[in-house]
Amino acid sequence: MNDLARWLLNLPPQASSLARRIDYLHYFVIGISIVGATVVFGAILGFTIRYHTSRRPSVTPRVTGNIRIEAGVIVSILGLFIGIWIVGFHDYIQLETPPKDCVEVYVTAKQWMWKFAYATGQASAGVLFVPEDRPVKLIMTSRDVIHSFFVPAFRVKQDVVPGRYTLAWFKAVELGTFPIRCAEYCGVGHSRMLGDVVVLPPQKFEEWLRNPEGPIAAELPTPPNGVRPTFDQAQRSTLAQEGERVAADKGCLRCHSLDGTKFLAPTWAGLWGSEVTMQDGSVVRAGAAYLTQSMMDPKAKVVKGFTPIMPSYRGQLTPPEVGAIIELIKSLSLRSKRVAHPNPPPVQPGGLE
Ligand code: HEC
Ligand SMILES: [Cu+2]
Repeated sequence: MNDLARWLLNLPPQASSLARRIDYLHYFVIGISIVGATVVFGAILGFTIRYHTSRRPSVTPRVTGNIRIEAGVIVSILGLFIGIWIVGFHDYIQLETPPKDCVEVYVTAKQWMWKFAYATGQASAGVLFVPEDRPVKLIMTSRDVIHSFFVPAFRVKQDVVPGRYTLAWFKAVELGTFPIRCAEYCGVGHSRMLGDVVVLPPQKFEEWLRNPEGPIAAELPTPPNGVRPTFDQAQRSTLAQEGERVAADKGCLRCHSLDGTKFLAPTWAGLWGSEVTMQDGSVVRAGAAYLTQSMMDPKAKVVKGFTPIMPSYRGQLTPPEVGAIIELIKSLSLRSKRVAHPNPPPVQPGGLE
């Protein structure tokens, strides 16, 4: 049934854990539309024949309503919509909530290519390497215009927006190479903004992480989009180390400390996942969204007890640098406790948005 419907609709393989559910929803909506259309057109045809003037040339009798039938129809249509909504809401929540133990990949889109950076320091462009049967979370942003990350075989599609981070996740359940497309028209090179996802067995993926430019990348069969991975020679440290370098270069460490000491600004130790009280008394959980906003628009939320002297870094930090600083702050909460927070809430890897 699944295979027949997939063939009829000409759908790509179902290579992620959620692909089937999304296809079932697709079949269900198409099925209901077919049934609904058949009923309506059948009724039109039936009434046309049954009440044609050649059959009943007399005057049409006065028609009165039937409250039972009408109420029945209204209640069942309403029930159908509520039912679809409940199933859809359940699936939507699943689609939007990455599991806890994800492999995290920072994705940067630009005209006209995809770049991927791993928390452990590996980076590649054009080709995204992922392990089979492990959830992968993508933290995505754009350097220029709006793009959209689309892997048809995974049924994953998410807009990638400049100045903002968006999330997507998937768990690949089939080995192989699957095309990545940009699904948002982004300029004259849009149709050439291609990439591939390469799903490797877990031990091969570990091997790839140890040596990104090694035999595994070199021996890739010709991928569907014909894209070859390219590698950034410069980056040989973890993202958190990269973040420490950026923080030193950009002068963040003149005001912020990494070890719990309070300078002109709150320390970053233990910040990740903690609840920060603002000047106006509101409390914010320090996740990626808050940290990014603190860098781009520091005056939007001023931490209680500090003077808002921090300059905005909008346009001064590239998206990968922001990602690296966030990784640095994340790594600090695992090592040390924040002085002002005796009981920082437990940090779940990948759990905070
Ligand atoms: C001139 C001193 C100064 C510099 C330089 C500076 N900051 Fe800040 N920063 C502050 C102060 C003061 C605050 C707290 C008041 C506020 O929220 O604006 C703060 C708050 C923050 C927060 C929120 C912290 C919390 O505890 O909630 C983050 C994140 C942050 N800064 C990141 C950075 C990054 C990244 C850089 C470097 C690219 C940087 N800052 C450079 C002074 C500075
Ligand atoms: Cu694009």
